[in-house]
Amino acid sequence: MVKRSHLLLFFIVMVFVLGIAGFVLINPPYSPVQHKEPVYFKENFDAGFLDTNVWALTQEGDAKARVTDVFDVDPDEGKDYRLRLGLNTLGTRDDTVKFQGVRSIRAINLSDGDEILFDVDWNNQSNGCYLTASFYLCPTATDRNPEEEDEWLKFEYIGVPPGYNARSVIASKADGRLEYLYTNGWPDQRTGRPIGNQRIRILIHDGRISVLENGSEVYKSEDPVVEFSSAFIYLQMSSHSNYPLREIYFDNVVAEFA
Ligand SMILES: [Ca+2]
Ligand SMILES: [Ca+2]
Repeated sequence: MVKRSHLLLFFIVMVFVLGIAGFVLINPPYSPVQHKEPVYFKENFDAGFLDTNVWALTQEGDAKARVTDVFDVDPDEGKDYRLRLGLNTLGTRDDTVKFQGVRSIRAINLSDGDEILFDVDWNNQSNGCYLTASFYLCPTATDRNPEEEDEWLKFEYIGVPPGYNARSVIASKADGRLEYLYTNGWPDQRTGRPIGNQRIRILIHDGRISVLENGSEVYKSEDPVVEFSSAFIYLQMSSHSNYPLREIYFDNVVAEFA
């Protein structure tokens, strides 16, 4: 009698398990092709470490020290994890610029109208001369500086002398041809402006873009400037030679359907 009830229980459990398995096979819980997710790339680094399934390291040029990690910028008990990029270029070659960054392992789809958001923190540089903090969308994958690739769109901050201020640049490259779309008044205006933790939003539709900085539109293209339909995300900093360690932060990288 005891054995028979065990057998019955076994059959009930098996019918239940097979039933669930069959349901999952017929109705897969995640089917991105059929149902577009409103957000399809999101990285807030709140895991507290750099996920190497999501990001690959990029670098170019020589450096005395390099930093690529996820760092808690909140000095108190609270957690505020961000991607930290750093370069110390003391004593390095004068004839090269040094690059340090990450690239998304997978490309994101840009075909249907997209909105890309990210935060970039200039980190109160006391001497940000010729430091850059750059965001690239680039259809090709490289482990070096994506600027050398033939196609891309970038948003960048560049430190201006004497080093407290920065200016922004929006540029694109198509078939190897570089075009500056927006230079923040450069070269007529060379003083730049103070920046802090900046929220950048790039809207792409039919290849045309509009770019917002902390909620205000700074650039809108008349014509298509993004000819590619998918792109890797690159987050990068660069430094010329003979600067002590300088660090910048990125956070809240989001791509969603506009
Ligand atoms: Ca974060
Ligand atoms: Ca903390």
